[in-house]
Amino acid sequence: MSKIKFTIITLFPEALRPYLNCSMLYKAQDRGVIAIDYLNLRDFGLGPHKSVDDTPYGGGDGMLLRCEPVFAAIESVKNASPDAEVILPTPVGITWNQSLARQFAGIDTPAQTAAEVASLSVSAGKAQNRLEDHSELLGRTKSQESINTKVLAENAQKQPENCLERHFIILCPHYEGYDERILSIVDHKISLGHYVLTGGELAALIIIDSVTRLLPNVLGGEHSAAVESFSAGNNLEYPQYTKPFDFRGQKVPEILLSGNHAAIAKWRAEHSGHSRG
Ligand code: 6GU
Repeated sequence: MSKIKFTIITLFPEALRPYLNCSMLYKAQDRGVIAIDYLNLRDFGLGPHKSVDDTPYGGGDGMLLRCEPVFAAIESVKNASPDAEVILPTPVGITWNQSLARQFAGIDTPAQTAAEVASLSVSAGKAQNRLEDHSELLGRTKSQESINTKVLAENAQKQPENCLERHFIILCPHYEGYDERILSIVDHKISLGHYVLTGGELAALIIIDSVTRLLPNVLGGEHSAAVESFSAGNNLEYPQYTKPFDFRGQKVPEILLSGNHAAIAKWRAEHSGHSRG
């Protein structure tokens, strides 16, 4: 059984626990499919005030996450788990998607992963144009984004064929940014999309949720990861209905009551993904 451990390094563990201790993510932990550890970055802070940030060299607004607390926190995890991979949620990372979730869940074969990374590298080139405005907003350069793509590609090749146990350290940055040297211990820079959040906690939740639901013994029956792999993770869903048949005049399409499975499959294919909302 595959098992993934997530260590979340954050200043706000109390913001994460309530969500992760509910529903499917609770069950996944209860069943031993995933394990989640919380590490409070404040515990690694400097001086009597346990400071974790400071002003930028060269001037400018805001405070940056310092290297020392971040390295100390990550090294404390890596001492016991040297192969743990560090994820940094950041608006200038690679945009998270279902293919990456499958890769992190250890579902795709290395060949599939390599193909995905190759196509990512191509699309990353295109995406860079789109990211440009955003990066400038954040004062970062194009070359930094291609480094991120390269790190992902290299790391994908390093991954073992059969991932029985993987360990991800998710470092949640806060405040206005981080010292660039922190990137030297980061394996994956992940963004949720083209907008800026106050911290990495929401990304940590999204990454953990989307990876965990792909693992065996988390969801049941028809929603298993095996079924998803059939649809290559792109099963943008078709419209679905349950009882009642007629809700305030809105009726369920008759074909779904026909019992004609071929016709239903065709209808669902025709109504999948792009034709919605
Ligand atoms: Cl992962 N972090 C932050 N702070 N902002 C974001 C993001 C991540 N993804 C999009 N915007």
